[in-house]
Amino acid sequence: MEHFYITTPIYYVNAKPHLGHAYTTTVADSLSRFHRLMGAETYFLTGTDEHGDKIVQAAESNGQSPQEYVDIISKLFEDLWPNMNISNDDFIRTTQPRHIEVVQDILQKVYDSGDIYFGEYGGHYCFGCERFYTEKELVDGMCPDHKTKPEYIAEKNYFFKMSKYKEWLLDHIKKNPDFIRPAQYRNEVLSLLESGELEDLCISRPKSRLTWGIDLPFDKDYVTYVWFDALINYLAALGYPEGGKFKKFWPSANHLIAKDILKPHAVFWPTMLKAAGIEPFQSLNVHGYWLIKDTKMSKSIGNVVEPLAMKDTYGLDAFRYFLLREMSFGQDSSFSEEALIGRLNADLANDLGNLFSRTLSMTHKYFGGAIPRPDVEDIVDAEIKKLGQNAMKSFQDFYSEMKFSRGLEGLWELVRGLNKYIDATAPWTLFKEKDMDRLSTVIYVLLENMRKIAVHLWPVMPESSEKMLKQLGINFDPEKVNLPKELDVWGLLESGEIVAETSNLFPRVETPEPKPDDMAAKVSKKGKGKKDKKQGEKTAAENNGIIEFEDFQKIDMRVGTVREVEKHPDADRLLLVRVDTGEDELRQVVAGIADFFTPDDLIGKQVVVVTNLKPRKLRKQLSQGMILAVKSGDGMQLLTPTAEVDAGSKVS
Ligand code: ME8
Repeated sequence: MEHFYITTPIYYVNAKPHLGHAYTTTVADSLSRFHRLMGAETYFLTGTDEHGDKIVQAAESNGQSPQEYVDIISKLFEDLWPNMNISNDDFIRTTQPRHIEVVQDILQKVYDSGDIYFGEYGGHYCFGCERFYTEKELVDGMCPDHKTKPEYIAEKNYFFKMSKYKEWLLDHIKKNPDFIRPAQYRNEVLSLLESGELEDLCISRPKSRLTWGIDLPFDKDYVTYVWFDALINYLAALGYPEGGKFKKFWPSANHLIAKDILKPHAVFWPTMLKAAGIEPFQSLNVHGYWLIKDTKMSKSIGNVVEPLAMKDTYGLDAFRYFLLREMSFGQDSSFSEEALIGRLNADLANDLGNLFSRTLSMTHKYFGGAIPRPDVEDIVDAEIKKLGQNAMKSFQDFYSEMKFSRGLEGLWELVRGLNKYIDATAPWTLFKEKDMDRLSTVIYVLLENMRKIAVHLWPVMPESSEKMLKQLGINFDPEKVNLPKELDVWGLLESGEIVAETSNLFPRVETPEPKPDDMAAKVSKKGKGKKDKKQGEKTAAENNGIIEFEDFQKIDMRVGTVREVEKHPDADRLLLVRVDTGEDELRQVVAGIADFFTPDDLIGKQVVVVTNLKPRKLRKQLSQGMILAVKSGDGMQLLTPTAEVDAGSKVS
């Protein structure tokens, strides 16, 4: 049997858990569930990192002893996870005796083998990161992460001969393409190693400066450097060296982190393992940051999103779906409630929710709720089965490669395909024409595919997946599911079973009024803004995201040349862009692009402008249209023709 060991970082207990922690832990949970359904025996570890200067400072400012303080905050993390349906098998704390024992055991082993020495060192120490920085690593003399000036500290300490393992590490990374992934982080580590000497690692702190740590087994006047202590949690939880779990799971160890802690995991950790005579982990999986309005969300900046507040407002599964669907693993991603609502309404309420409610209600209307027996097969049935196979294969392949967003995109091909299948087969007409044989097949094809979708969604939205299956008359048991087999198996739904009558899985949420910053149309984001629709008229989202050609024709888009730009007098993020769109006068557009472009960047550029948007005032300035732009990573790109065209040319 295959094994899969997945870990999250153990989080510092200097502040409450936030969206960033919830994201990594949700990804780990989703992976653990996914590999379970793929047939592996899984082990999922999370926990808290409780030693070091940062924790002492946080405890002091709270008027508590370090132990009192870490007990309280660690509990906040431990209690949060069940509330988010996180299925971790273990929760490790670095203050637990089981962890301390293993740290001391490894330190002693590495010391005995001659890879730890005593020496003097002076370096730039960032208290936020709890690590020394070399001159080269600082940006304008500041810590690259915290943007604060590190303190120069010189003292006698113990050092780990990390430099000795540089060539081995380079070779290992080169020979194992998945050792660090995605590739951009692998390349970052390779260039870091190739660009210069790898320094030795200071692994102790004198007790005269810090007592809150694990004693070095060979010198009681020192405690262990918090990173050397923390990384070992991944072994301690498996009962290293003798524990059965260690033998079973260590070879399949997959670590999950964000890019902030790449170096400790990609450089310190494998060399520590090598020095201790332990096989390297299988794979380090690195994701980007969640940003709030283009700034990293972090407890030190104070712009944090609370996961439980999101759960309470939008439902846990919608939140989990959003996290997994919105972020391209490895890249930064912006968090906003509007984007969450967009996904909730379009993908969940509309695509998935509608598929369930329409099909269940038709099963009741036409068959009294009993799953019909398929009878007359048509070419469209074979086509949708093939589409389903491809969609599930794509989900499984992308998920195995940590590409969650693309996996879900793949699965949604089937969700949307089934909605189209309903429209194409028109069950209501078959019923009117009393073609019950054909109608039986259509409904069965829908229900069986819905079962397959629900099973695949268990790693993403466990509670909703179980609800969907219950609506189809199935009590979900993960032990009985095998995703690879789902690609070929057909007909597991039993005819005659009764399905639920209604399925209100994901109620729609009203979209808040767009803010002025959104005036530059972010064409990469769907489902934003309140729809201007007449009573009874379907919105694009309600119609599977499809609009009529006539609707598209209503939008007048022109290429314009930017002639004048100035800053909005009352809003930092807005620019007043005056564009020549081939009319008598320049057209002024108020665009939320000031964070990305200076007026000089824009003058003379050709842009695409929606010209027949109702004019409105934004912070007292008239805006006559919208400039099309795409947000990409940290930046923004304007849509522009590949060669210059006459101002006012129509975009069609
Ligand atoms: O670094 N976006 O703990 P930590 C995405 N104790 N993920 C984020 C994030 C954001 N804006 N902010 C935090 C530590 N994270 C050490 C780890 S492991 C042996 C020791 C997540 O509490 C992400 O997983 O600062 C990141 O790597 C981690 O929280 C850092 O957590």
